[in-house]
Amino acid sequence: MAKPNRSAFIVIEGLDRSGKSTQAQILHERLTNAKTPVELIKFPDRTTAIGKMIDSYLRSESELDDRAIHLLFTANRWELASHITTLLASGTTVIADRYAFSGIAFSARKGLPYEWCRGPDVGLPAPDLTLFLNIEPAVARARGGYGEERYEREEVQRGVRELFEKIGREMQTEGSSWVQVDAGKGKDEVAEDIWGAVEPLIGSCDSPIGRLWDTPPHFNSGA
Ligand code: DGP
Repeated sequence: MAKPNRSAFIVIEGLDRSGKSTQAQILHERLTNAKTPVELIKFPDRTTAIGKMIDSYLRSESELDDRAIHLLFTANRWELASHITTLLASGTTVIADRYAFSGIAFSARKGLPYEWCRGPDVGLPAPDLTLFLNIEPAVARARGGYGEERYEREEVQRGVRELFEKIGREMQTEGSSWVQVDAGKGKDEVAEDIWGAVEPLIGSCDSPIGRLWDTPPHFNSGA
């Protein structure tokens, strides 16, 4: 069997209040307890200069053009891209709490063209596994309610969910590993479902790190 030459990149996606951050933490602890080097990265990373602009926008303390904020979210992922590949190459498993799929779902929900939304994220490190924590927006809202942030409204989350489902179908068609998890279940059950999908990946990634949606360009050869 080929020797694993890198570790796994795992993305957790979902609606607001789907339990995503809790599950990312649980997974992080579980891997740490299993003596697997692991780093949890949260997007948006609100600590960087770009992240601070995003944070201000999400709190409605500033207004930005829809395309401008979209590109900031993407830039926030790109500023960590080489860190992610370095970690993976050095044998540290990476868990990302949100990634490019949130970028498309939340921006396309505003009416920006789907393909335009995807463009700036093409070429980011590709996850080996994306776990989509699926939940009814009404159930998510009932979980202690939404906070004060910009997108935390049920009708927004409904549209975002449809877009996540579209992205998931496309990812599966492309052969990417996109796993839908029923996030309406109890916390421990969800954690078990996640572990069931993650465990086989640990220590078994022997292909080079992929690039998201990076297909060779189609040149018109004129033939
Ligand atoms: P969180 O910190 O996970 O609660 O995310 C903050 C909010 O930002 C949440 O409502 C989802 C949204 N969001 C996350 N990533 C992106 C992105 O790339 N683009 C847009 N437009 N929104 C995003």
